[in-house]
Amino acid sequence: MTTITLVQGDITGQSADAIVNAANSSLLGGGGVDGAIHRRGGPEILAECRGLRASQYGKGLPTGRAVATTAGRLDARWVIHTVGPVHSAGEDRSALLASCYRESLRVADELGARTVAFPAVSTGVYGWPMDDGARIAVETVRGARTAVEEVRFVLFDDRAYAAFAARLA
Ligand code: AR6
Repeated sequence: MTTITLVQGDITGQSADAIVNAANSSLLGGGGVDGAIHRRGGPEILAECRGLRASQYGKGLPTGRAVATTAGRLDARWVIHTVGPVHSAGEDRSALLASCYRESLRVADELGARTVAFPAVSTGVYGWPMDDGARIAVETVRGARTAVEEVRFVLFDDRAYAAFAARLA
C-alpha cells in the first residue's frame, strides 16, 4: 500500500529517498523546479545528466519517461528526472502526464526507493491546468503497482496544495 501525503513548500528542502524533477528532454536544466534542484543540488547532478545524454539520450529523454541521477547535495539519494508534456488545448496529452508519474515510480522501484517526493509536473512553465494536473497525479499514483511506501506531493503554493487536497479527499 502506498501512502500519499501532501506538503506545501519547496521540494529541494525535502528529505526523501528520491526527489522527482520536472525536467525537459535536454536534461540540461531550466527554470522552475528544475532550476531549483540543480542550484541547490550542485553540479554533480548536471554532470551526470550530461553523461546520460552522451551515453543514452543523445536525442533527449522522451516526454513521459524518467531517469535517475545522484541527488548531489540534496537530502535524498536520487533525483528522478521526468519530462512532462507541454499542455495543448487541441490535443489530449494526459496519457503522457500519467506516464511521468508511472515511469518515475518504476525507476524508484528499480532503485529500491521507498519515499518519493513529486512536484506537480507540467503545471508551471508547461501550462497544465492545476486541477487537471492534480487529478492525473493522484489517479495515476493510486493506480500504480509499486513498492514505494510514501508518495509525497510537494506543492509550491496554496492553489496547488488546495487542488491536490481536493483530489485526495
Ligand atoms: N518546489 C516545488 N514546486 C515547485 C518549485 C519548487 N522549488 N518551483 C516551482 N514549483 P515547472 P513544468 C512548481 O515550471 O511545468 C523548466 O524550465 C510550480 O509552481 O517547474 O513541468 C524545465 O526545465 C509548478 O506548479 O515545471 C522545463 O523546461 C510545478 O512546480 C519546464 O520548466 C511545475 O512547474 C518544465 O515545466
